[in-house]
Amino acid sequence: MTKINQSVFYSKYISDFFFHSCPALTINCSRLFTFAAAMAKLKKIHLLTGANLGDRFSTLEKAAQLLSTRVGEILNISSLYETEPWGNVDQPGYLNQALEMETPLSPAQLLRATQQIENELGRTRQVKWEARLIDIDILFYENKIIESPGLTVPHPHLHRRNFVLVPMLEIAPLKEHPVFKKTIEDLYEASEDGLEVQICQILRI
Ligand code: A4P
Ligand code: MG
Repeated sequence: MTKINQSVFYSKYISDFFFHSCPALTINCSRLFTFAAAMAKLKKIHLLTGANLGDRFSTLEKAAQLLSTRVGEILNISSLYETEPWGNVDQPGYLNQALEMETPLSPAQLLRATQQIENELGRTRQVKWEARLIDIDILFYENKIIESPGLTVPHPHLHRRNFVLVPMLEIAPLKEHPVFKKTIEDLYEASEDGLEVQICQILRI
């Protein structure tokens, strides 16, 4: 018997032995293991959705639905906020919402999933910070710091934007920014952004 055949034989022998001598234990252990493995793979993320064209309420609602089926469970979702445009001010006001979720997706898979949802909801891209039907930004991916050509996490401007900080303040005030080592509460207190952010609809899951 070769070494490989030998080890296959022994592992089969050992698992058969356990299965026949204590089947319930084996099944329970293997279920427990599968469950633990699945749990261990879930990552906590924070996203911000925004829209300033079209039926903004309906688009953000559809975005949350699609995120929950394609990305993972929504643990917490903020109210909707009516926010003044940041950056390019000559455009309609935005509706913004923050989400805390759990996902098995890697950062690259998550970006692909959010961009796919943006495309399906009619997003086009021409000019930076232009008016848009939908935008989904990845604010945080656990406490990871990611600097890759297509993805920067934490989102590079989040600490300077009330339209991000105020919805986040509602669902994750103590979340710590892994670069600045400051909580959302601290970042909001230090924020110099004077743009208005108004709660417009209480929405909780
Ligand atoms: N990208 C890199 N990092 C990320 C990340 N953490 N999350 C890349 C999402 N995308 C990320 O984004 C451009 C590229 O950024 C993507 O290809 C992705 O690979 P985009 O959505 O195509 O274009 P954009 O949104 O115009 O650019 P950008 O720089 O993402 O703008 P922001 O930061 O999203 O700002 N005012 C209010 N009140 N509310 C808003 O929601 N949004 C913006 C857009 C400006 N002003 C706003 C709001
Ligand atoms: Mg964006």
